[in-house]
Amino acid sequence: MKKRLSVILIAFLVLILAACGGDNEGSGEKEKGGEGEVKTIRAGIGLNDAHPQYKGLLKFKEIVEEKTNGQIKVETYHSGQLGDDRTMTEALQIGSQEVVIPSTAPLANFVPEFSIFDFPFLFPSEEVADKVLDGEVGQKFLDQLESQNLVGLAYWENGFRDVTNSKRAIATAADFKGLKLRTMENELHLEAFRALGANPTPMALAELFTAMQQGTVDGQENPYATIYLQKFYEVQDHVSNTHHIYSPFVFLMSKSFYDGLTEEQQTIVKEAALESGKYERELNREANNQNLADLEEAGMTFTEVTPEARQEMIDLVQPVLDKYAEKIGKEKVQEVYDAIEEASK
Ligand code: TK8
Repeated sequence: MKKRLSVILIAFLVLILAACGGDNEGSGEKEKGGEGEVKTIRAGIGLNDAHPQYKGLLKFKEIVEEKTNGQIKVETYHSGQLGDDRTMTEALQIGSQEVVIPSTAPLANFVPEFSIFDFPFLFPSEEVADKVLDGEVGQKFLDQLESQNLVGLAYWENGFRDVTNSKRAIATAADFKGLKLRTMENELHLEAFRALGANPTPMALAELFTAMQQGTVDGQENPYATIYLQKFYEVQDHVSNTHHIYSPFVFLMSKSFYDGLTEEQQTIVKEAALESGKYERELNREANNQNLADLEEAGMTFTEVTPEARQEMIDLVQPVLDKYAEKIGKEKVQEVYDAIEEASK
């Protein structure tokens, strides 16, 4: 009996050791690098999982994991779980996160030239924006990100931004007077809304719903899809088609992570960011075309801004644009205007 017990014990011990040795060996090998290494991308966004931006990110995950046969794994985080656009971009710079897809507005805090893409009333349509951003000019701006330890892989779409608030209908510039408006963390946005007569406050997206609920701010501005899918209609009464800024997203990767990829893997993540970006834009346009009706259905009052009223807004913010054109460099700004003119033909 005793002998049998010791045999079973020894067999059991061997099993345990084998299991430990095998895994470690495997994972050790993976951990230590070489072909077998599995690399993990932690990808975070600010919007929730109902938004086309998250659907696009899941598409990116699908393509990358498939094309690398699982050699690159993508973990996806939505609703600001990893932080906001600015703090996540900083995380990429120090290598504690691998992917974020911020709006260009907060990105201008890292590369000021990106403010050009947030010039109010710059892009006449999504199609023209696509041509300029996916073209030579757009690439030139992405190239500037490397100096900030960031790699820009593609432009995705946030969309044309429209103003909402809980105080009054906004039909003309005069209606902005004294309105406490939340903006993204971007100096140009703040100055443009001040020029319209509003009282703007920069704030991270994650704080916005509560700030509107508690009346810390009266309103905000985002594309219809974001207003609807983030449920802002629960704390806002009025929406106007100001369409005052076309907001691109930029698909960013940490430079240290990107440089650590093989050439083949770099091609795969680049192409995946482009392909899933096209998919995201399609979904986003469908959502933005549908969600205004959903906002009215949910009880919001829609106010049409006439071309004359919009022109008045354009004139009021022009001095701010002139100031930023000086700051960023008139040549760079002119290059973007020329590309827009060309793309509008
Ligand atoms: C999401 C933001 C958001 C933007 C904002 O991370 O903050 O209002 O429109 O989409 O980038």
